[in-house]
Amino acid sequence: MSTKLNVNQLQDGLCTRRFGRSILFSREVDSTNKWAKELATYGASEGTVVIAETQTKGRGRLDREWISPTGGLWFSLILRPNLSPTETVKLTFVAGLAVTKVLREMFDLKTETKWPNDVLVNGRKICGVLAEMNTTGETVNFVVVGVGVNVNFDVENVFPEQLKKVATSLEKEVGRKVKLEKLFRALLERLENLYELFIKEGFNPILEEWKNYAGFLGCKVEVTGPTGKMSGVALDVDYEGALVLRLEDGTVKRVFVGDVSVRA
Ligand code: BT5
Repeated sequence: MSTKLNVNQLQDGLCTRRFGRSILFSREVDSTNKWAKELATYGASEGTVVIAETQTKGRGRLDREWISPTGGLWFSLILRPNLSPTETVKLTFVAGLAVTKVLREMFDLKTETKWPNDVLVNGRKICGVLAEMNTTGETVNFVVVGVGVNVNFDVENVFPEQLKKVATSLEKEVGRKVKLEKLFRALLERLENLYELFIKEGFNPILEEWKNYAGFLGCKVEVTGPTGKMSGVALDVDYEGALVLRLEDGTVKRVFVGDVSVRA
């Protein structure tokens, strides 16, 4: 099976109302999020998707590098929700949940959600989400939700040493190559579904389901945040999307930004 994206098949049988009705494709781009933000500032409508076969400067949170070889699914979705910035932050969970569910349904994988923006298989990262918003005061002008899924490549061949132990791909977990276009359509459909649920019913139904898949809850974790490292037990993720941590001295802390690693 070709690892190249077949652009003509991206919309074949796509069952969405708005998501992916307009798709822009490039073989190679610096970052689909950057591209989508530019388009959004020029007025691109809600549901517009940009997708690339490879990214030369794919980005994670805090401007970290996101490695994006051919064979992965690297796309960004433009949204214009009528929400406050605090509510908009929760779109990261909507996207993470969509990927978790689709990979479970299509490939029978035991995917897990990890706070705040990861999807794991067998404890290794298979997907990352980067939601970025543009605001004027309390008004959200647009949001770009970037989704990166490691699909048709062998992490052993393409990733640097330090990532081989912590990342995985669908090819590795399923043992074969999968149709990128089919996965893309399933993701868009689920994203639209869950986005509409979020807009209609709020964060609670999303969060409850997201927590069902959160393997780190109840575990001893180390959280690296802007002010350093903290250790404790991950008790919960609350209504604002904050990680609730019981520190070793017994105090309970809410964490809004950071990276979690589960300790053995
Ligand atoms: C993320 O950041 O996980 C968000 C990744 C979002 C990527 C998508 S691809 C389409 C769109 N366009 C973009 O430019 N970005 C979005 P964060 O939680 O900060 O994780 C970043 C860390 O994950 C890096 O520092 C590496 O340790 C690791 N990493 C880098 N590339 C990876 C990969 N392909 N798979 C798994 N882990 C990776």
